[in-house]
Amino acid sequence: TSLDDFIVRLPKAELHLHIEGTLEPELMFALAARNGVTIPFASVEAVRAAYRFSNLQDFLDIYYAGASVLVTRQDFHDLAMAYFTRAAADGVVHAEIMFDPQTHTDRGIAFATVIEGLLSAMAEAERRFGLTSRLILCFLRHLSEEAAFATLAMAEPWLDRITAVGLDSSELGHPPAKFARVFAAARAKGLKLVAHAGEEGPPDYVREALDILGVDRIDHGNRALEDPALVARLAAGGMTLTVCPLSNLKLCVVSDLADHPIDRMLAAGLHATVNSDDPAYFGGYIADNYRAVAAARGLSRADLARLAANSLTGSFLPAEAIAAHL
Ligand code: ES4
Ligand code: ZN
Repeated sequence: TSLDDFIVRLPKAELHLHIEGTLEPELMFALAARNGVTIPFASVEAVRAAYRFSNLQDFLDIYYAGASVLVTRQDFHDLAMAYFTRAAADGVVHAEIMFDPQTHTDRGIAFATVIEGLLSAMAEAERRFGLTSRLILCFLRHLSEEAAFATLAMAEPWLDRITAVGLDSSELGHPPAKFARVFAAARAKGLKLVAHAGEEGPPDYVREALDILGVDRIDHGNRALEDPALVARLAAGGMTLTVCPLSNLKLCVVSDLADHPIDRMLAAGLHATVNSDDPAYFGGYIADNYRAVAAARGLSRADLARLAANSLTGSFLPAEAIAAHL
C-alpha cells in the first residue's frame, strides 16, 4: 500500500483540535450570510490570503474574528459535523475536541447554544461514522482567573458531558500558575486537565503545567526540548504531548518542517502524538500532518504507527476502548 493509504488506515485519535479552528472560509461565508453578520473579507480567496501569520497572536486575532459568524445551535452543529466528516475520511476513530466558550459567551451567545450544537454533532458522528468523541472546555488564558471561574460555573449543568478543561490563547505573559485555583476546582469536579504549554512559552511554563496545574497531557510542549531534565521527566512520566506540525510551521514555532522535532521527541522517549490544531487556518487535517512530517523527516511506517498508537493510549478513553482500537 502507498504511504498515503497506510496513514489513513492507521486508527488514530485526534487529541489537539480547536473546533473553532475548523471553520473553513466557505462555511464562514455561508454562516455570515445566514446570520446577517458582516466579515471584513470580500471573498473566500481573500480570507485564505489573510492566513499568513508570523506568530501565535497574529493567528488568534483573525481566529477570534472568524468565530463571530457562529450564532445558532445549528451553526455549531454544522461546524462540528463538517469536521467529523473530514476526520472520519482521514481515519480518525476518536476525537477529543476543544472549544472556547468565552469566545461566544462574551458576545452574547448562550453557553447552552454552543454546547448543545456540539453535542448533537458528536452523537451524529458516532451514529454515522462510528467516530467517538469527547469535549475539552478551554479557558482563554489572556482573560482573568475570575472569568475562567465564571465559565466553569456556566458549564455546571453539562459537567457529565465534558471530559476535561484546557488552557489556550496567548501564552506569553499568561503562565499556567495564573489558573492554579480554577484547575484545582475543575479537578475537584472530576474533570481531566490539559494545557497548552511550551508552544511560544519557555520550558518553565511546561513545568508549571505539571507541578502547579497537575495536567494529564501537555498541548504542544515543543520548547520542553530546550531543557534535558524536563525531557527526561516527561519521558519517565509517560506524559502525552499533543504536537501539531503544520500549526508549528504556520505560527513560526519551527522555521521549516525539515527542522520539525517530532522524530527527536520519539527518540527521547516522549509520548508524542500528531494533531491538526486549527486545520482550516493551518492548511491541513490530521492525515496531512502525518504526511507532512513523514515526508519532511523521513519517518518510517513504524514511527507513524507509534505516533498513532500514542494518540490512542494518550486519549481519555477507558482502557477497553483503547485496546479495541490497537
Ligand atoms: C490555538 Cl495553536 C493555538 N495556541 C493557543 N491557543 C489556540 N487557540 C486556538 N489555537
Ligand atoms: Zn491548540
